[in-house]
Amino acid sequence: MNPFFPAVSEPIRYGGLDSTDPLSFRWYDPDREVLGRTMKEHLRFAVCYWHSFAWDGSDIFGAGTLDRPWTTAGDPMEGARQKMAVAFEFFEKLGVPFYCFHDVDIAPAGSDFKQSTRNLNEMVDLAAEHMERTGVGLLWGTANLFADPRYAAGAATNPDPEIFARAAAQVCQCLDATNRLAGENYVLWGGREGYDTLLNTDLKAEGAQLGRFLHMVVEHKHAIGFEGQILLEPKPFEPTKHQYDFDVATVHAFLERYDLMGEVAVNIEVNHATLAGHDFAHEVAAAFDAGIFGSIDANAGDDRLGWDVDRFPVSVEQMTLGMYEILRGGGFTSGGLNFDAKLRRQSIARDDLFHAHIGGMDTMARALLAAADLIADRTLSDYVEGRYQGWDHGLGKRILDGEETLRSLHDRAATVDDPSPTSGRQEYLENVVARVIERAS
Ligand code: XLS
Ligand code: NI
Ligand code: NI
Repeated sequence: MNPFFPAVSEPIRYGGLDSTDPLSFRWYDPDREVLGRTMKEHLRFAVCYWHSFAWDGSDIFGAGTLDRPWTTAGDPMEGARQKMAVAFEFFEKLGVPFYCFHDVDIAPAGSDFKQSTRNLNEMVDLAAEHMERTGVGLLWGTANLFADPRYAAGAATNPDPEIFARAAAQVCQCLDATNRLAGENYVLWGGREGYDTLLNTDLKAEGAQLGRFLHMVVEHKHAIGFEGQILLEPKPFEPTKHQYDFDVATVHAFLERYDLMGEVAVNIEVNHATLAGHDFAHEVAAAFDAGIFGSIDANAGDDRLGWDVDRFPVSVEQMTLGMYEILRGGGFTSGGLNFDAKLRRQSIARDDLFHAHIGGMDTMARALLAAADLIADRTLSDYVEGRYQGWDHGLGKRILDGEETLRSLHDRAATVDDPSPTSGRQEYLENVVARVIERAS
């Protein structure tokens, strides 16, 4: 097959800040060591199949704008093979270690379950060959349980057990496929797991169904010996008004309630954090705090648009604060940075996909360098440590150890001076971050 991206004949290379070649990395230098790991090992970049190769640029107002010939190929399996060849050409030329897919991104759904199974198995065989040839690995697989009309009222949380059963069959198959391709994780984003109105919804029943569904996923993972992590991807709304996996804290409570802690972690998407009214860094910190940090969908929202716009990440500051929390938490184990991001609809030149990913990778690499410098600088950590040191000894320690009561503190208050507050130093600390970002290189 002729190359789909003839304008990019060589793999993208690190060119440094002085490089004038727009098809080179200015910050991402895969072999460069940062805090004892190479950039490649820290960042674990993945390209997503759905936005980059399955989506044709259509939106609710209009048809596709992007040049994706396989979406209109006569035979869907022929189209899927062509799409896969182009995807691997892209992964290889970009130089990413991983990719991610939904079952239906790589294999067209058939007219019935049996046909879909045959299609998926055939495409998984082909993916295995491409992966072997290129050395590109699978960061995660996932089943699309939201596009088909049968899932309009949910998959695991559907009122109809037959639809639950069909979703379970699909996940079984997709988890097997992910296992076969040695995926590092398996993701469940609760696409339609939520509701629009209580007038037709039994909240309690749907929660219990989702709990059971996830246990079935975990049981199957162990039955087949899948070694990756099972990850839930929180999102507050869209497509439903009330998505059950609202944010990291909600997922944490759900995992505790249904006894899934230790078995399921989270895949945090930056834009979903924004939609939930949180900072990206908050979601990362909350996940490490709960012991459920898994992986990241690296993308960006828009300050004035309240939906999942899935832009490529551009804000070094936002990403630095997120990467700082990731490094503080110990970095990725099986997770990585998946670009769940898409081109703008007008970006119709073939090489736009390269520029988008190069920009995203450079933003994240720069954020990694700045976050590592923030750790080395210690101003933030020393400040926070000092701020809480009262809890290590004396009064603070006695409170935490249960040696004080409301009554004892009441009696004590009458014998000591009223405490006076100290500064939270926010602006000073923001200046420290700005200075470190400015200098990081
Ligand atoms: C949608 C989600 C989706 C998941 C994978 O908003 O981000 O793309 O990452 O199903
Ligand atoms: Ni996502
Ligand atoms: Ni999303």
